[in-house]
Amino acid sequence: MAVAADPALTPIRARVLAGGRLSLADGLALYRTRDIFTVGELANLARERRHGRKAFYNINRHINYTNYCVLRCKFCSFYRPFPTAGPGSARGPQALPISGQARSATEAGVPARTFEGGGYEHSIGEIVELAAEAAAQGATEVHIVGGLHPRLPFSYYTDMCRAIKARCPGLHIKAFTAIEIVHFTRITRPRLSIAEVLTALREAGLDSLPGGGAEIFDDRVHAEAFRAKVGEQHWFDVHGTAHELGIPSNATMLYGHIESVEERLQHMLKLREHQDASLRDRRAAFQCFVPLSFIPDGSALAHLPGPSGLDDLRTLAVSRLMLDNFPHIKAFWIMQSAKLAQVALNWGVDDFDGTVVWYDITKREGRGSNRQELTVPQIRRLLREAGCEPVERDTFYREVKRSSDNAAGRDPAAQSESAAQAGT
Ligand code: V47
Repeated sequence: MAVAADPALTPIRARVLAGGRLSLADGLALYRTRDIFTVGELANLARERRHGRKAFYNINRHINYTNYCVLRCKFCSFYRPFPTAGPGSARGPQALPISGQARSATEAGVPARTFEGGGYEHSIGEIVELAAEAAAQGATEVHIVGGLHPRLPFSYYTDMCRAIKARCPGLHIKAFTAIEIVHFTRITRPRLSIAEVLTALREAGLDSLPGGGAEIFDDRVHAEAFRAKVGEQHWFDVHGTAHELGIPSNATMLYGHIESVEERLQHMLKLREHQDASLRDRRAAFQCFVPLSFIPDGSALAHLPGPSGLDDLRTLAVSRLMLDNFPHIKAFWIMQSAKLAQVALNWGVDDFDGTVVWYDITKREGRGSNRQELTVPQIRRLLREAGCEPVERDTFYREVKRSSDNAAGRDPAAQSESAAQAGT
């Protein structure tokens, strides 16, 4: 039997058409209805009102500097405990690297020092090499995050930013989740405030903050799934302070584990409220919302199924409809898969994220190398096939115009695609 139009959505349709604001009850109706076509249609309408048929992507590189972490979040399969006793604990001469993982695009080197137990850490020199390699291939942004390492000093992070900017002055540094920023306030002596940490990082070259670490803003979920992590108040303090200082940021939501749809919607409403205040009173605001589809493999919640494809689509669409003051909704293809992210471009999503290249935090299909890359031609093809106009953006969503010269420096395949486009 065909899915019937749901009369419960009629007032919601009217509100969306009038540019009105949706309530928690509206959000619940959108989550509960079987009329998924109307949900998608309304989300697409909101998306097209802002962006027409444009779909954004960027040439970026994710760099995860360490997987050592003092936290034990149940959803996370990335972290490794830092050895506290026995050989290796001092990170002295006994701390023998057991392998050098090849991590560069050329597979030529830039190894992380990987230790017994699978923990790794990158030196600043290695990170700069990765950033320089990315810039040489046309990247406009590096996205740098890692675990909360118990021994690395704050100077490691400021020196990292400074060294990247010295080598690649034009590269945008989007780095450190709110959780890492709070960690930095705790490792400095005397302790620095959030504003002082952000100011020091900005002086060193930090340009914006990614949206990670938000998970679900709810005390029950926090207590059950990521108890030791700083809570929502700290997350908002960091983003509020960043916005006051004029540093733009993103916001995420990790969904599809132990939270209810009502808790997801409350999460969105808290972000919407914060964004209202930032747009009204602060010098910067959130640029995009990134719903992250939970990948259970290897985590302490591996017994959970994770979100279905329909849940992914619906959550992206509902996000577009609820977060009327967020300019962009991103489907981070690493988490939702490239196939679903492509479909989502007609369900409220306008941003596909980027080329990524290496990603250590999650991997959708199985083990093996963490090289997870889409080339520019692959991304553009996916976007075009979805009926969109592919637009390369920088981190501030400004269109990147490339001459054929700098396209050539970035990717031979992209060059041939540009040539093909020129002929159409
Ligand atoms: O903070 C951890 C999440 C985040 C899992 O700002 C997991 O543009 C799914 O924040 N399954 C890091 N998610 C990634 C992130 C991000 C990614 C892309 C773009 C942007 C942006 C931000 O990944 C963590 C955590 O919330 N995460 N484990 C997992 N098993």
